[in-house]
Amino acid sequence: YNWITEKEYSDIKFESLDGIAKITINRPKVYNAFRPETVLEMIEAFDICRERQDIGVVILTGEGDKAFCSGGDQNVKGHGGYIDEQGVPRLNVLDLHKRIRSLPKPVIAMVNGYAIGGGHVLHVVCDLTIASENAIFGQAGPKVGSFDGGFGSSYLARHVGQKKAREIWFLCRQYSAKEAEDMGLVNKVVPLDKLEDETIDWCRTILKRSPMAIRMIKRAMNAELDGQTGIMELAGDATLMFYLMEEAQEGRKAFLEKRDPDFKQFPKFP
Ligand code: 1HA
Repeated sequence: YNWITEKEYSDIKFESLDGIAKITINRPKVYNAFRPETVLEMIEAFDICRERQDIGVVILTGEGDKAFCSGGDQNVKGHGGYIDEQGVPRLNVLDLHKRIRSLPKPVIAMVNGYAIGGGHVLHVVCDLTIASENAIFGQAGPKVGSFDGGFGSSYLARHVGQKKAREIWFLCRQYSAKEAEDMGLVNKVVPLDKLEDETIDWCRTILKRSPMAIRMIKRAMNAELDGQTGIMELAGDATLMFYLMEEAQEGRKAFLEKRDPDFKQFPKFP
């Protein structure tokens, strides 16, 4: 595939191809573990994907054939979080989770190897997961002195059920791609050399669908779980659609023309 580089970064690759964006964690020496800078770069790339009207779907993956992401970089883990270049401890991957969730476009995790710890949570928060046969899934927190009680546990339990989610966290075992598929954690498993083909095929199908319908479905499915924030985001899209209607435009027109609005002309549906 002739991916076009969108922007150069130190820790990630950010590319696109015909409406598909691809964000690749590019730290293969540490199995694509993230440090605060990696997360900042991903946040910026996701923000660009949100703004870009020509992008309809985003792939998140890891460089190489060993790992999707092995979680927080243990080399920079200090007191209070992962230490950034200014010496500030951060857990900024949680901000990335919120970005992925509220992006009004589907995000597909293309899991090409280990998805462990905070790397596992990254695929959990994505809308869909396509994995290669060599992919390995699991949490590591309670083994290495951490835990993610946010989307990494409650949303994981929505995918696999409470018993399985507790097993995954309490025991910190590793699961094969097949086991992950059987528990509903993964949408599809394919051989590694077919992983990108399969993912692009899914992206191209999504790009044929109505972007507004997909946006509303993602928002509605989030809203059930995300409380007032979820309702706010769904309602924001309802407002967006209302603004596209003549009824909303009549209010604005009347204000600017300094007359009473004529809302009587609009139907009151059953
Ligand atoms: O829990 C959180 C958070 C919670 C709340 C809010 C924010 C959070 C943010 C992050 C996290 C976490 O991610 S905690 C969990 C952190 N991750 C881990 O504990 C996984 C560590 N890695 C492993 O268990 C294994 O490396 C592995 C199962 C993924 C692969 O094992 P394998 O095949 O035996 O390879 P290994 O030799 O261990 O790793 C290959 C290279 O990658 C090693 O480097 P080398 O000795 O060749 O120089 C290894 O050190 C490096 N590497 C792997 N994972 C990490 C890593 N280096 C730094 N950080 C890593 N996470």
